[in-house]
Amino acid sequence: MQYFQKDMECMSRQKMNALQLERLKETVAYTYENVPMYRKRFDEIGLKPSHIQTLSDLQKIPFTVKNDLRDHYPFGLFAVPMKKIVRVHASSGTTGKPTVVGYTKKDLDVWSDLIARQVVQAGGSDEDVAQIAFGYGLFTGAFGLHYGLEKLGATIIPTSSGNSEKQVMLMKDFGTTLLVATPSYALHLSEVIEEMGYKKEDLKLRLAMLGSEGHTEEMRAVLEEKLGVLATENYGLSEVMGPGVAGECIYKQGQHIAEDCFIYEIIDPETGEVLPDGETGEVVITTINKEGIPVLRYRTKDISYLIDEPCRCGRTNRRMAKIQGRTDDMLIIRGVNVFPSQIESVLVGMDHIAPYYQLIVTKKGYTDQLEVQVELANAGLLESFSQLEAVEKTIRHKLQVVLGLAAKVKLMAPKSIPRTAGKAKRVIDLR
Ligand code: DLL
Repeated sequence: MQYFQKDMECMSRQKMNALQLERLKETVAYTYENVPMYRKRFDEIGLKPSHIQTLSDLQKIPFTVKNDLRDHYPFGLFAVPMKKIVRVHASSGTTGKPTVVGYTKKDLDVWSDLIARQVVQAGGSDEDVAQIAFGYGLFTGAFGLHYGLEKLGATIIPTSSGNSEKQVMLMKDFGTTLLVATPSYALHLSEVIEEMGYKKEDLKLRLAMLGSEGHTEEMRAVLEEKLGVLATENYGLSEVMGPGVAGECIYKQGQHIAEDCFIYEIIDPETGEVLPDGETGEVVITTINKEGIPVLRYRTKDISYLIDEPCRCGRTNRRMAKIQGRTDDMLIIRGVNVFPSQIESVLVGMDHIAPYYQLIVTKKGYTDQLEVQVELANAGLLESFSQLEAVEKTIRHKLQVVLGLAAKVKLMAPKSIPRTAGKAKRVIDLR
């Protein structure tokens, strides 16, 4: 097994706790000194940095939320003068002002180390030819992966996202071995590869590092099969750094958290109470190794649980299970909670169905309606009414079992659902 920074990846629990505590105390004092919002919040409740003496004292600190970054737009939560900020990124949110984050030289150095760890744990190395099909720009995905892969010594092809036929041409001509993309874009690329008449054997792809949005195990199986790769899941968010926060190793049993840089808590999203390892709730992250914009107890809105068991790869850091969804993209349909990922797990891999879908939510009178639009794999089926009806019925039945809810199913012609180069927009809520 290869490691990039074995000391940090395989540290004993006791040492890691000590390191986390030391860095937490430093971060809290530093944040209190340098960011007026935190100082004000601490002062309001009579909390002093010196009150943080154990890891569980973290719970005394108030939460930080996305709106705090918006309210201090653009640079109000930076802890250093702009002269020390060497790069700025912003969230990929589409509404309102973006949330802006800044990195010092040291932050960029730490960031690329964390990415290099993720590449190595996924089985990547300096021998890889890595095509980065995340959008370069304010989004943290492309630049984050770029500098980590560069630090490792891989060959980078910075194609950015979009222009899919050219992506595939370069993938073939340059011998890409490692694809970096969102799962939905990787899926679309697999389709373009087929459309251009190539088979996976014509390409040298062996590894896909996917992230920035979730995908189910069913979707992973489709991607691994279509692209002929091992696909790992990678998690992060711009407010705490970008990619690099957590990622899977080759055993794909949850995402190893870079615990020397981030303290994770799982809370009950309703009450804010901290939950024990293994219980599902909202992920809250505190950065303990950042200069530009440290964040204390940032509420991510992402829902998951922590796994604290040894991993076959030898890494000792705790892992985060697959994100189930976000507290703000959970649909409530006629009083039933539905995550889009539950629907994906039903649809993907079914006979006659292609892995492209969209959920349309409307209201008829006072009643919520869920329509699941899903593409047929083969247009030929459109001519057989009885077969269409059978497929529709099977999907309706499976959805009813998994969701406990009746949904309308609309079978769509192949390639009729829009493809995206970044994060897919799968829910259209018209209520
Ligand atoms: O998406 C950072 C990133 C880039 C991570 C590339 C991994 C790879 P944002 O644009 O700020 O940052 O979006 C962060 O995306 O709160 C999650 O809701 C979602 N997300 C990111 N990774 C995953 C994942 C980047 N592996 C938001 N599974 C997060 C599920 C994910 N959701």
